Amino acid sequence: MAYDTIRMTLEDGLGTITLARPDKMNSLNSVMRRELLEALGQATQEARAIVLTGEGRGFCAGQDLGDASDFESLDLERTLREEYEPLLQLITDSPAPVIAAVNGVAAGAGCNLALAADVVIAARSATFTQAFARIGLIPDAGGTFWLPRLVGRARAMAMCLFTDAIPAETAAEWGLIWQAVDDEALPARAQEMGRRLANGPSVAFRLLKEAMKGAASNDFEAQLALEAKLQGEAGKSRDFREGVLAFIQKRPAKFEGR
Ligand code: T3D
Repeated sequence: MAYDTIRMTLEDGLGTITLARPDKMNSLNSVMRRELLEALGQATQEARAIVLTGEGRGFCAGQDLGDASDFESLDLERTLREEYEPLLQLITDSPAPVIAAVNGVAAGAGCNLALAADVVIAARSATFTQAFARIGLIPDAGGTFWLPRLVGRARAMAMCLFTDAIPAETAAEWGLIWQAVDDEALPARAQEMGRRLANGPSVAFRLLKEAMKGAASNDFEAQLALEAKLQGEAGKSRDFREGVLAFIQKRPAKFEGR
């Protein structure tokens, strides 16, 4: 499928989606949101792991502010509900793990798009900015959900109130992201991690995501019950059998993802 604002490849179970409006720092206009929704929809069905990254010196600068200046017709609630929410839900509900490989500036909704991924790695020169207050908005696209959970209220509030650009290494120290890597190493590292997940026990990965999602609202008792139910399902997968047999036979496991 040919797209105007993104690129997608699907190879050996790994889907790679690249935001590709580098002259506008990959900011999200309505075409990009539509194309991203279509590509992510396909990747979540067909891939066993997904890498989301950006072209050029930015990952994503959030909402295309050129599109947001027709104040009379602007309906932010509608845009968020109809165009952003489905995208974010696709990422969080994707059975395949999603890696955000943040190659540069991640600002506003672009920052929160990255935070919706299961694993975030970033180039050392990348930054994470809750830019919203600069233009008189509150964080959206899941920011108020992820930030306090990832870095605690103190850091979350200061990020949102002061809108400072947080360098990738600080973001990793805070637990906002998984790792900061050398700029030139990022693309290869993201592909290597993606391939590793694409060759992993995909049923278990899907169930792991479900368990982590449950943990956001469950009490301990409910979470234990959820773990038991999901582990019951994992224990019926071919990948579990293969994992155990491979261990006993002292060989690497060859997971089929079922
Ligand atoms: O509307 C709704 O539906 C509500 C949803 C809102 C969600 C949000 O995301 S609100 C937050 C929106 N994003 C921002 O406020 C960030 C705006 N951008 C910046 O602050 C800076 O551009 C950056 C910090 C991202 C990068 O700075 P710098 O100095 O490295 O680059 P630059 O020169 O500012 O940007 C390069 C080009 O990208 C430039 O275009 P030009 O002048 O060369 O033609 C710039 O205008 C363009 N660009 C960057 N960000 C955006 C953008 N164009 C449109 N929208 C952007 N968000």
